[in-house]
Amino acid sequence: MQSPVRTKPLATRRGPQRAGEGETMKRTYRILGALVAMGSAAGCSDAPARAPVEIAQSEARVVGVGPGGLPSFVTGRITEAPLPASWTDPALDLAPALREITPLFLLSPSELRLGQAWQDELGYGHARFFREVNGLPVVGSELLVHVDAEGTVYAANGEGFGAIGIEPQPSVPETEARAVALEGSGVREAVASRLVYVVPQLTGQARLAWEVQVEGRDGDGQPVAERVYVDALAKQIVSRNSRVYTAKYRRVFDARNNSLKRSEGEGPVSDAAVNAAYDNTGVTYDCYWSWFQRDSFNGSGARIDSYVHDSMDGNAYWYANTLNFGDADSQMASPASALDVVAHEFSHGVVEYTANLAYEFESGALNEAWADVLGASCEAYGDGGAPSTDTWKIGEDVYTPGVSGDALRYMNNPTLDGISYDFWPERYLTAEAPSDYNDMGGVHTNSGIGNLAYYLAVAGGRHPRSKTTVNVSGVGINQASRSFYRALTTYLNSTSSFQSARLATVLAANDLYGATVANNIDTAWAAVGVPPTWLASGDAVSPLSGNVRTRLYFGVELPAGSTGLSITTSGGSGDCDLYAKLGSAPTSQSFDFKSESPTTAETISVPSPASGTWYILLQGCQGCRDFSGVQLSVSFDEHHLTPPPKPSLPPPAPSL
Ligand SMILES: [Ca+2]
Ligand SMILES: [Ca+2]
Ligand SMILES: [Ca+2]
Ligand SMILES: [Zn+2]
Repeated sequence: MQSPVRTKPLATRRGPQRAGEGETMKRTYRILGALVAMGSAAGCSDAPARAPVEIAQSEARVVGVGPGGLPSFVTGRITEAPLPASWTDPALDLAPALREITPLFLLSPSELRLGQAWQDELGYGHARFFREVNGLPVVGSELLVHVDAEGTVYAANGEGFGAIGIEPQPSVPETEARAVALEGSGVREAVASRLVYVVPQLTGQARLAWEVQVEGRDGDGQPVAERVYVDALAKQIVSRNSRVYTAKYRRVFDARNNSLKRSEGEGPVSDAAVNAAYDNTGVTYDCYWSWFQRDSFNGSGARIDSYVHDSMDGNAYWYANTLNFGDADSQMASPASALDVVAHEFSHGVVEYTANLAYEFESGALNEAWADVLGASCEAYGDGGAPSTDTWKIGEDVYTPGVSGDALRYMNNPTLDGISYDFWPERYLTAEAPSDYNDMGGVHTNSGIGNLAYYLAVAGGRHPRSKTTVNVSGVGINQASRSFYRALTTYLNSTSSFQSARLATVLAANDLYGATVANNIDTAWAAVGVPPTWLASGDAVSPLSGNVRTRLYFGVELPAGSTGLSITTSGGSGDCDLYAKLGSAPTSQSFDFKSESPTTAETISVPSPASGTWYILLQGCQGCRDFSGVQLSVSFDEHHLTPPPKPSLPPPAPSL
């Protein structure tokens, strides 16, 4: 890859105009009250949505909690800000609002630097802030602020917060950290390094680390480009974040050099792979512009460079702002000739420029799922806009040319490929650090869970292997694709989990289309077993599973006068423990009540509970066995003698 094949310079906008686009959108509720009241139970028959309320008129409340036990999602009428249409200097415009928002996340406004600010098609304004402590960036820590067209700050979310008590004084020299990083990644060259704080998903505990950027090819000839984080006090790798997103790992053959073959507007050339990449990146660009009003992968018209005849035959990957395609091999025709493969790799670029989902564990699986979701959507766009059976197959046009009807992956029935998962309770789990040996924590296999949720959101129906009895009402590809796209660009962040993806897509759908569509998309996630966040009395969530890393948070609202709060886990196997706290998220160290038996049978009983928001933590026992098949149940007796209290903002959770 010495000189680029520049296939599509796109410096200016083109495609259909946006006029009138918003007129067809219905907004029944500005923000989804159903988020906090829906509580449909994963794995159970479809629970009816409870009456949604005008949450923008309600008080702010925490609706999501991150892995570190701190609030990760707050919705409601948080505060006011200047109308997004009037923003001229968003960092300045949002400064007063930020002073109100940051205490909810145990942050100080002085720690935040504005990354991006933008306005969407509804006239809402959004801003993404990055965090700095002691002058060092905190990797994986960002805050998103959302302002509706009337200037109400209606949501804020992010992860990787909490106090950082480590002085910025490394005891491991930079040169030693570089050596550790190179040894860990198997390449020769470290191109850059700097001192940062990082909050690894593995532990949720902030570390002082050297961030070492390594690039090259490893011993097998695979392209490597990643950021390796070496603990600056303990000289060990604490986190890795690959910047190479591959469709599938395959063999590597001889490399060859490329030269510029075809530029925008030029006619076809004699090389079929060049023409295929040119045509399919063109359709993908048009899809993003037409359906999502997005101008190229970076949202501002970046040139789309494709490299064909890459040495990874039978494969394709996104790398450093380029699309890369190998040639045909024994199993696969030329990957550049498949629109869904091209759109998948392009979509990795979109993910990188938006939520930037870290390529490990659940966030990595969401990265792969969103590449398939948006890639498949663009294939449907290219086929005239309506989904067909081929929409739900990935790579069917190039996979095994001698066999008809098969594909690399099956979004509507993910386990057909023999490796993917289709049910969150059965997802791939590992307590090990992410590596090539465990597919960075299952990013290419757990993605099937998100793929199936999307298929069901579009087409409706039930789980293909009857893992649940939930019957989804499909909303069609137009509303589903835009909801998933908006979730990616507006609400997801780099460490989002499947549980937060459920929340993000529901919030996005409600912004665009109102509560009915949002509820249907919520149900699609229930069908694949991704747990809800909010529970009501009588709700049971099952089956839940996890390992020592797993921390699942739930919330329940107790009206005044309620008695007999009971929170239990039961059934299944292994060992999980239960914690509950009024008003803020518990941890295993900070709680009002706990139950830590050596099994999955845990009970928390509070005969006379205080009213308000109770937060529940269900977590894997440290150093114990994994757990699976567990049911979480919540109940209390509600008395209607007194009017329900005005909900109030919970106090912030304890620091890490
Ligand atoms: Ca396809
Ligand atoms: Ca085939
Ligand atoms: Ca236990
Ligand atoms: Zn991929």
